[in-house]
Amino acid sequence: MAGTFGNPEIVQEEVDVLLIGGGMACCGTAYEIMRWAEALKAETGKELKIKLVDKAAMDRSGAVAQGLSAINTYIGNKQDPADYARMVSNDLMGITRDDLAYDLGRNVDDSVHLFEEWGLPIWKTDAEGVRHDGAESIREGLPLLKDGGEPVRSGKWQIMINGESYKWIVAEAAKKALGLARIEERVFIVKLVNDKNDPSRIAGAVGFSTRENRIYVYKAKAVMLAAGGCVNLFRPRSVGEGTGRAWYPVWNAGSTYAMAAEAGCELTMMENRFVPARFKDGYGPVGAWFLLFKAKAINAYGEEYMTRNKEMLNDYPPYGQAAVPASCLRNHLMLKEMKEGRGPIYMDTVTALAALAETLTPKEVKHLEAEAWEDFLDMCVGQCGIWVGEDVDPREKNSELMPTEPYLLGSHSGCCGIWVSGPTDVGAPNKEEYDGIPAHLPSGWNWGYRSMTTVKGLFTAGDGVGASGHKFSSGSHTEGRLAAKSMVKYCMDNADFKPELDTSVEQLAEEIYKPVRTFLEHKDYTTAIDVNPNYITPKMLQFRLQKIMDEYVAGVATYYTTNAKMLEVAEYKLGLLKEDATKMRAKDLHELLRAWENYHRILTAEAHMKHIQFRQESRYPGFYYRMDKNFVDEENWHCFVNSVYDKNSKQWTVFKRKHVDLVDKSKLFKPAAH
Ligand code: SFD
Ligand code: AMP
Repeated sequence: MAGTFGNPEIVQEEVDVLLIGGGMACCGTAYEIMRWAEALKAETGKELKIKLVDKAAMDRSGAVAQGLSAINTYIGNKQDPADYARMVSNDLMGITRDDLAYDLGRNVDDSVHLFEEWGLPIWKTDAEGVRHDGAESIREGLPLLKDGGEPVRSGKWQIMINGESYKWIVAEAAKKALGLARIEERVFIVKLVNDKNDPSRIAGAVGFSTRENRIYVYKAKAVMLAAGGCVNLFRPRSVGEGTGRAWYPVWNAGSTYAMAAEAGCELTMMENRFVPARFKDGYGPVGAWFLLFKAKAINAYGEEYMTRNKEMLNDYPPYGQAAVPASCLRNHLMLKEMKEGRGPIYMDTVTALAALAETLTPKEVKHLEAEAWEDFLDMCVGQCGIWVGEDVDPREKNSELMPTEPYLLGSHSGCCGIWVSGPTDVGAPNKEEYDGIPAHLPSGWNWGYRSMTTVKGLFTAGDGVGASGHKFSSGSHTEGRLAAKSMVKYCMDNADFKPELDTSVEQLAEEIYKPVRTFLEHKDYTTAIDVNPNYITPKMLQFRLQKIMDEYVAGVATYYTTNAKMLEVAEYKLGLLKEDATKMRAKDLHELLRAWENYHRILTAEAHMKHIQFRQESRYPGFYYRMDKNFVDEENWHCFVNSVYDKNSKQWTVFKRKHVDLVDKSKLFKPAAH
């Protein structure tokens, strides 16, 4: 029996492995971990206790909730993992971990093969070079990818799928592997708990049910934290009538970064963000239009800004000379048009479809049109609403593009996240490489267990792993699987470890339900429930956070610009906000969820601000500009920026960590134009 709103039931459970999240990464861990756990049981008779908790329902939770129309990372047989690591590095302006990208690259195709085996329809090209969508490929009996089937490539790395049910398919396999008894849905994890006897070790996590008055306290030897990226920390472009629309999912609330920081993990590249160029207002994806339909983006006068402004790329050697300029640089060229008054920017769908019609049969054109709609229907149905509502026929009317508000993530075209141990067999730099650099870590990029953070027993994957990026759905699943194997090893190696929480269960429960207590204590002070001097609603607090981030930390209000002075103001205001966050109210369980999500957002936002403040350059022009340091400084800042948070003093320590290339990058670049 669950308790009451004022007096929740407390459920305690001790497990070996706790998985937090049920998205692409955790589904990968769930699937893979059972294979190793079963092998362990067969060999030793020891059965690992495993539990997965997701704040939502796994079938539709996480970023793939609505589906996707492409898998953006599939290596195939025409390129290799080193090419992939090169591409990741280039798109993220040279500062990524080659060991992580390479390792992902050599394993990712296996996850895609599994998706196909589990029923995901994947487009294929037949022997005559004719393209078939997923359903047709199955009907025609075209070979599976693992048997040499040729995918339809939208780009060099991307393959097309019929992915409306992508998450259902991946979640079903995870649930089948784990068994429903090992899964608890609708449990929001609020914080991780360190070990009483060793603060640098994880001992468990606490959270609450979003449906019943119940608090969950877990003890665990090993924890996977894969709760996605961070959305809605900046004021979104969609306000008022459009409130609630965003590109990445609003339910990715920074839980991964905030909880990791509070547990003492070293974070990396938190200054990085992703500002995707998207179809305006609906946030519809552009990849298929650019890559598959070969459309060009133009300014209001029909000029292609990538051509018109190409000289601007020379300001950023060597990255500007890459065959495919980084995503941020593409934004940089677009923003010039907008700032100088040559907007709106358009995706030239009219010219692209007309050009395709010249070489295709009417039937193929009809099919192509359906594909254009399906691209939105599969992963961003709201964009279809815009097209219908604004009478857009892409053959006759171009659609506006817009750079969105910033998002923090480590799996898409961004690389913020947690610093993790890499693979053991990929050239980890030796100790000498680290001389002279503050050593928070054991030297090198590997400390025994793949994907373990700097807190013992705490692992991460997907959006959680920093300094990599471009993993997307398939790569996140793969990273989850890679971690699973080392989590089992960690449990075997630490068989005698008995986790003890560093805080009492009563205290943890009190902390979690504090917003409820605040509400119950003060609700009768006023007649209007939302107006009360003793508390702040989660919604208002979120508005305050978004305003600070938007106006001072390079949001859309300032065309993504900031400077040291503005960051100082942000720092002060975020400090006040953090204090006020302790006064958030929760009038029901839904608000309790919102309150804690916002708390996670604030810490994530603070990390972002601190890192931008520390990095004395503008590494990602087009994503953000430090106007007082508006250049890329390869000599002094070609390095990782990492940080550690002290939950007691509430202070951040930010520092440099040396970057090393493990894969030769020279073939990415052509000589500078002048
Ligand atoms: O068009 C808690 N992504 C794309 N990937 C592709 O492969 N192809 C595409 O086409 C992609 N595109 C795209 C993508 C995402 C979105 C939203 C759109 C378009 C509109 C990216 C992938 O989706 C992404 O890389 C992965 O999903 C990342 O995986 P992961 O596991 O790191 O995050 P998740 O899937 O969001 O899952 C998070 C889970 O955590 C839960 N959770 N549980 C308990 N307690 C808490 N405190 C929690 N906080 C969160 C969530 O419920 C969820 O289960 S395109 O742009 O290129
Ligand atoms: P998007 O729809 O923008 O998320 O893009 C999907 C995929 O296509 C990602 O792998 C992007 O990096 C890639 N992509 C999008 N636009 C371009 C472009 N103009 N040039 C090269 N790659 C792109």
